[in-house]
Amino acid sequence: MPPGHIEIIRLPDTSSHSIYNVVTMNHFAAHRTLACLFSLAVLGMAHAGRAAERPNILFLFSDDHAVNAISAYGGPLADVAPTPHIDRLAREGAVFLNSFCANSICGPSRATILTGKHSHKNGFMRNGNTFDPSQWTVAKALQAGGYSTAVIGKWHLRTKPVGFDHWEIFPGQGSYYNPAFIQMDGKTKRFEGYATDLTTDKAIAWLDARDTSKPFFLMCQHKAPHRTFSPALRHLGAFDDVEIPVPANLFDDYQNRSPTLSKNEMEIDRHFDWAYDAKVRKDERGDVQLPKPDRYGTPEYNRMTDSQKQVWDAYFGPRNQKFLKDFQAGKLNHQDLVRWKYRRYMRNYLSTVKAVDESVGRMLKYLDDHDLAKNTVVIYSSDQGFFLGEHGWYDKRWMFEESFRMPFLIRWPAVTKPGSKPQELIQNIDYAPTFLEMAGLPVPDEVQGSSLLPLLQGNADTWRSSLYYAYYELGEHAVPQHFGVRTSRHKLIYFPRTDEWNLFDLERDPQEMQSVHADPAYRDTRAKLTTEFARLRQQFDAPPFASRQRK
Ligand code: SGN
Ligand code: CA
Repeated sequence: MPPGHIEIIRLPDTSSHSIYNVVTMNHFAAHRTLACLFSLAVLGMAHAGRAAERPNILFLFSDDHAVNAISAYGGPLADVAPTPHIDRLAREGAVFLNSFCANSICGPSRATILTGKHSHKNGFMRNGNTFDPSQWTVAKALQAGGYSTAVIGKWHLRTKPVGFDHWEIFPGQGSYYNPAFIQMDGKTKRFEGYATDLTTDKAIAWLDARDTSKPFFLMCQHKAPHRTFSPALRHLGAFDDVEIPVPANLFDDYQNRSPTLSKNEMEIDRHFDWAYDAKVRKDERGDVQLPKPDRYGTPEYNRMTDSQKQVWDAYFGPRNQKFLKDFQAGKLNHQDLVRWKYRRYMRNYLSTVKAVDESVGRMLKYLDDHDLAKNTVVIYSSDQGFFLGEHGWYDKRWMFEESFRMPFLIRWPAVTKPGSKPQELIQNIDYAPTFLEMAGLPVPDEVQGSSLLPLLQGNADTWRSSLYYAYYELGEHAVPQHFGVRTSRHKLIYFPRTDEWNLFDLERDPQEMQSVHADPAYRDTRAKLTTEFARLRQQFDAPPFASRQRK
């Protein structure tokens, strides 16, 4: 095959997949020893019957799924979020209401999950960094500890996965339509279909083919609902008749906080691209001139087969023509135009969520049908949050609530009380130690997070009262480096490059519209948070603030 040529192949029948795993004596021996140790540990955990079996861990993960777009979180979009299967995890398990990331961007979040460490310790501080595969990871530990391990879908860490018996990952960000997957032999193959469905098919194929003598750890990691918010063709129009609430701060003026905010490049108004994001292609516009921005093309549309394009055009074509006619007739003022783009954005975003939720449904059904539900811990999470029009934004990065929050729902039958809603502050540094403790494996000292098991069992005597945050990039979307601390009520954010501080009282100002950093009424709170910020930086061994911003 010539270089660069991609062969499109259809996914084989899942039942015909080969066995990927080789059981080594070492793994087997380690498994036996650890299973013994673990059975002693779990006896005290009110497990009955098959208590000695270590649980499987099914990690269902998506990209940029905001908690506001999950019904179980009860946010402003709870009535329209298409998440019945994710909500099932909340009903049958726990939904962590105060779950956060350490650095609100893709690669860093994934590196933190694998290592249980903040970005400055695992070395992956910005997208575009290269993950050091020689370092300790939870996947390596679970694999060495007797688990069958696999990762399917978005990886985004540049170096190939280590610690996994099987992997099949998107190159970089991956694509929605007819996506390519990198195979373990290094070759890239393109598959016909929709990324979310294909990722699920491949995860199920691996489950079918896995070594059933071991417990499994499977990371099923979707591209959706990441930009460019491209739905499965069967879901086009799914939200046409739904009234999507508009956030109160869609037209934020960025006053009363750092001047840095107004320099952002992630506004639905000023930066949402007409063809790329809003799906109004140039060749559809006739002589209608749309205002800026209009910089990008339509790479996802270009990937489709002719018959797929027909379905797309049948949906978007007439709607775009109506919009262009109204625009040309001057029927939309500036704010109407922003609201039109917001609705277009949200309909597409929620449609991509619908396919992710269907995937969760398929995975849960697989567990039910194969008698695996009881002894499988199922987690649903996403690499960070996302702005759904709040502050006028799409994208993430800021330490503001919508992008700082990370979904975390978990079902572990016989351990976690159904319908529980833990309030404690948790972070993605906690996932690795949690998985290790579930597997009865020791947590290395270098791990910075804490196991969530006491919270899952409902018997945490003490828990952290603050979280540390660090964001290092300054590139796409123009969000500069910033650092901060959050407690249950307050948040302090520091921008070192411009030496700007913000303090938010989240109880009085949940939308973070006004910094009270200079307000004398908050002098004591400010002093306490400033001290706590320094304490956390010391605890996590954070490097000094760089005087110059790196890209
Ligand atoms: C891409 C997107 C950005 C997004 C980053 C990071 N642009 O660069 O909008 O902020 O990814 O996202 S796109 O034109 O490629 O869609 S992340 O989830 O990978 O961190
Ligand atoms: Ca992401």
